[in-house]
Amino acid sequence: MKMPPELGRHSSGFLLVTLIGRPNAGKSTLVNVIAGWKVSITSSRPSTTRRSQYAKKDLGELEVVFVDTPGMHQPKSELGKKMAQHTEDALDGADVIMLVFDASRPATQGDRIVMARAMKELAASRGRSCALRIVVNKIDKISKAATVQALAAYYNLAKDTAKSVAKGLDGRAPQGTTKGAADVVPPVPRARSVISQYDIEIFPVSALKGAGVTELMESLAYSGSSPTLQPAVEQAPVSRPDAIYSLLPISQGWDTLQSPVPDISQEYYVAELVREQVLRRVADELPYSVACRIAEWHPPYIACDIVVERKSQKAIILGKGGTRLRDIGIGARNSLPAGTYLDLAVKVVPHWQDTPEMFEQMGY
Ligand SMILES: Nc1nc2c(ncn2[C@@H]2O[C@H](COP(=O)(O)OP(=O)(O)OP(=O)(O)O)[C@@H](O)[C@H]2O)c(=O)[nH]1
Ligand SMILES: [Mg+2]
Repeated sequence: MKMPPELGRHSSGFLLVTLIGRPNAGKSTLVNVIAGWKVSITSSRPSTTRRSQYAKKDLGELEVVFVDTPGMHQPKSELGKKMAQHTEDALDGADVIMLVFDASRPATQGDRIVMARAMKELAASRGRSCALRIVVNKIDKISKAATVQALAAYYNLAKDTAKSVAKGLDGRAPQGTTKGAADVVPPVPRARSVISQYDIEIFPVSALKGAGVTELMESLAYSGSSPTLQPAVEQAPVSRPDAIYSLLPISQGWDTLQSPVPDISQEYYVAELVREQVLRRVADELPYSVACRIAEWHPPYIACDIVVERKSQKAIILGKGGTRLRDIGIGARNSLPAGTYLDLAVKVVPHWQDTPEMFEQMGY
């Protein structure tokens, strides 16, 4: 995975933790609570996160970089394909995959696909020892008994998936002796015992309330010190500007902020804050069609375009007499330094989601 240089491996006690899961499972909420600041915007709309976002956290001696990723879904646009690519890139080289499920609703086929993707990564990583942490999230929405049931269900799903992935990888049934693929793919452990061969743990969590997060972090610290998870030692020490960490949240005032880092520029972050306010105020399919981009950047003066795909959508964003747009502006300004002048405009750009030059310019 291409990581911003600021976040490279700096010591032997370094872990790259990639969060994956279905849209809306609570990945971004979890990363934010772990980091202690708003790394990614969140919303009740699926597919809120559109690119990978990084957060660094020291856990004792261990340096951990958490990567929030777009939710895994069947892409319906070029943007959707790019989002899926971001997630795939973030899986590449992960020391720990943190698989987030929404326990407040039954597991779906989509959840099974995500589990299979994680297991394949685990199986393929033999030798570099990738660990899996399964997060059964949103337990504040369900009873204790339902939480226990969900933990058992996801553990069984992990076990069954591990078996079928092992079978698929070595091309033979768990106890079979079929020749062929086994010659080209390194042998995997016997499928029955596959799950016990891996470093897998499962945690009940409420990212929203912060419950279970400490235990989850403790399990990472343990992985980092375990000999099977010793990451590569960086040969040359890399200087570490702390820009990304002090950059956000934007609270101290524009003049005290550091220069943008390549990963999350201030511009992108502010555009995201505006998009978050839009997502809070519109319903149905509209969130997929909304993007935000900075049109002028002279803090404290900032002009931001809210981009939609159709004229009818523009009318929705504006609201009656422009009231919705005004509320979006008020909401976004609340997260920005006092004195920020945020100039919002709504622009119609048909098919931006299927125009890579366009959405790549927006930072997705
Ligand atoms: N009740 C409850 N709600 C949660 C919890 N975690 C997240 N949510 C809510 O679930 C919704 C989705 O959360 P996000 O963090 O944006 O989910 P995500 O997995 O990042 O979603 P995408 O970016 O779309 O893939 C938001 O409305 C969150 O407030 C939780 O532990 N409990
Ligand atoms: Mg997200």
